[in-house]
Formats: sequence, C-alpha cells, structure tokens
Amino acid sequence: MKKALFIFVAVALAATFSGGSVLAITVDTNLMPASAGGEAPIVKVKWEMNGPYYDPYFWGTDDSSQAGAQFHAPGIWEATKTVSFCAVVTDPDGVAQINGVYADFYYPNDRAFHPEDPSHPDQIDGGTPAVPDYGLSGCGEQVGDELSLTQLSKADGIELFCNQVRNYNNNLPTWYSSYDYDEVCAADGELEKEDAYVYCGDRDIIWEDPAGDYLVEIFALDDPGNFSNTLTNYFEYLPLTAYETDFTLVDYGNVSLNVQKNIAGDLTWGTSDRPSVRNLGNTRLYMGVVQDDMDLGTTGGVYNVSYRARVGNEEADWSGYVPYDPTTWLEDILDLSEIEEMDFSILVTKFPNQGPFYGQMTLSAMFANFRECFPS
Ligand SMILES: [Ca+2]
Ligand SMILES: [Ca+2]
Ligand SMILES: [Ca+2]
Repeated sequence: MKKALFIFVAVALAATFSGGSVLAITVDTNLMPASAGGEAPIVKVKWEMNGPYYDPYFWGTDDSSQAGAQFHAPGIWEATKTVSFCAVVTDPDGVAQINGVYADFYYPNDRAFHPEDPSHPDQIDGGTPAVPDYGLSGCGEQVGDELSLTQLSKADGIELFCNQVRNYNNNLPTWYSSYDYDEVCAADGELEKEDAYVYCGDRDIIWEDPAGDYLVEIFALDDPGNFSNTLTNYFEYLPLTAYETDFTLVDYGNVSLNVQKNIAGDLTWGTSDRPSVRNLGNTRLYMGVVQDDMDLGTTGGVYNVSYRARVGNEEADWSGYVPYDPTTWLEDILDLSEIEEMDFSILVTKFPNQGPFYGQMTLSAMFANFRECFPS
C-alpha cells in the first residue's frame, strides 16, 4: 500500500515540474511607468460638435442653442450619427512633447436599454416607478473603446475654435479652470504661437442608442508620461419618438356578420399585407390607433362596428375600441430598434347596406419610459 502511494506522488510531481502542458501555473507580473520629468500637459477647453470634424461645414455646430452640445437622432432605420470630440491642449514643455490626446464617452447612467433582464421580467405597460422594466445594457458603461484624437493644423484649429465656435456657438465648450476665449485665442496666444493645438476625433452613435446625457472625458499624455487634467462634460442625445410601418392599407377582405375577423401581422419588413411596425427613434414607444366607422353607422346610438388591435402576438395584449374613440394606446411597448407585428381585428354587428365600406385609421406613437438600471 505504501509503495503504491509513493509511485502516485512521484508521477504527480513529474507532471508538475516537467515544464510541459499538463498543468498550468500562474505567475504575477507588474510594472511602473518610468518616473516622469517636466510638467503635465493641460486640456484647456473641450467640446463636441456635429461630425465628421474633417468637414469644415460642421465646424462648431450642434443642434440646439442650449449651452453645451445637443444632437438630433437620425430617425432612420440603421442610420448613424457622427459626433466629433475636440479639445485645445498645450504642454508647458512645448507641444512637441504631447504624446496623445484621448477621449472616452459613456452611456447615460440613469437608464438602461435592451435586452430585458431575465431575472426581472418586463411589466405590463412598462411597469411602475417601484417595479419598472429593467435592462442589461447602458447604465453608464463605456461606448466603444478609447478614442485617440488627431492634431489639426494651426490654421484649421484657429478657424474652428476661434472663429466658428467663438463667434457662432459661444456656449458650446466646457472650460478648464479660468481659461477663456481671450486667453486661448489672443493674437499673441498659444494657438497663434503654436504652443497649443486643437485636437479632434470622431465616433458614431446609432439611431437606437438611448436618448439622454452622455459623459465625455478628455485627457492628454506627454512623452515623459505625465497625465493632464481630465476635462469632463456631457452631450445630450435629444429624444426622438418615431416609427414606420410597412403597410398603408388594412384590407379586412370578406367580413361576415357577427364574426370577428383578424388580420395578422408578421415580423417581416416589406410585406404590406402582413402589418409590421418598427422603432426609428431613440426612445421606447407605445403605438396608438384611432379608427372611423367605415360608414357602417349606428343603430340605436350604438356603432355597428368595433375593432381590436395589438402589437406583438400575446393574447392578453388585444385592446378594443369603437369608432372615434380617443387614441387607444397598445401594449406592448415597442423597444429600441424593435420590429413587431401589428394585428388588427374587426367585428360588424350590422350592415346598413351592401357596401363595400371604406374607412381610415390613424396611427401614432407616444414616448414610453426607458428601461431602468437594476440597483446594484
Ligand atoms: Ca510635459
Ligand atoms: Ca448647444
Ligand atoms: Ca410585414
């Protein structure tokens, strides 16, 4: 028995120390940047604007006169919005020592987006403040990775910042400390003397990225390894509630008296006989519907026709309405970038004549609350 045990241990040791691939070992590594010399660079001012930055048409522009940068969502399926991130950066040891200027930006931290959190399922009508719909994305997480900004020429930098921004969108930038236009743009100032430069870079956000306030951080690093101040602000992705349908007609076909007739939608875009709807905006939304009486009229003050509609295919989601009811808002909420089927249903309780009958429905959309971040 002892002998057998000894052989087992010997084999195990051989496997451990053979240097082969039988067992993995973990080795710690560490480093420190070499001690820095000189002084740190300074990010004096920063801003976001419509991009791309290499097109002077966009220089210094955003989509609202409010202080800071605000941008419209494109409102087009799968479209992108280019945002430019810019800063004026200097280094007391000379701009040649600036090694890089970097930007990071983050989703709004006060809302989430899809997917649904499976451990906290969606609620009817988006839930309540106490029990809302939760989402697993967004919540302040970084959008993409860090962005390296590009140095503009002296002439481009001065035209962009000291003319377009200063003269036409004065409240766009965020300043560090007590720096101001007079100091940065002086005739004998740093941009003129090329002791500072404008740096810019571009990133796209997409049509379905949630509306809200996006945190932006910009900092610089010099050759010896000194970090500048980090200058932060927010830009706003302005809310847009918008949708489109792939149908312009609901043909109920042959309808029998007192028989509910359904027209089923589908999830396929471009099949106009199978109604579909999709979210073009950057908020969640409810679809709403209003319908006339298709000239089917009333009997004893009661309409001879009634309707039902729903978004999606859950039996519980049917909503009923009669002609000229105020807008009926439908469950489910149409999520960001979501395509859903729309189903319609009609019930005729009396035909006033032989027909045919024609009418119109009006579709509309209403903002629905964002998903929320589950408290951590
Ligand atoms: Ca330096
Ligand atoms: Ca603005
Ligand atoms: Ca369809």
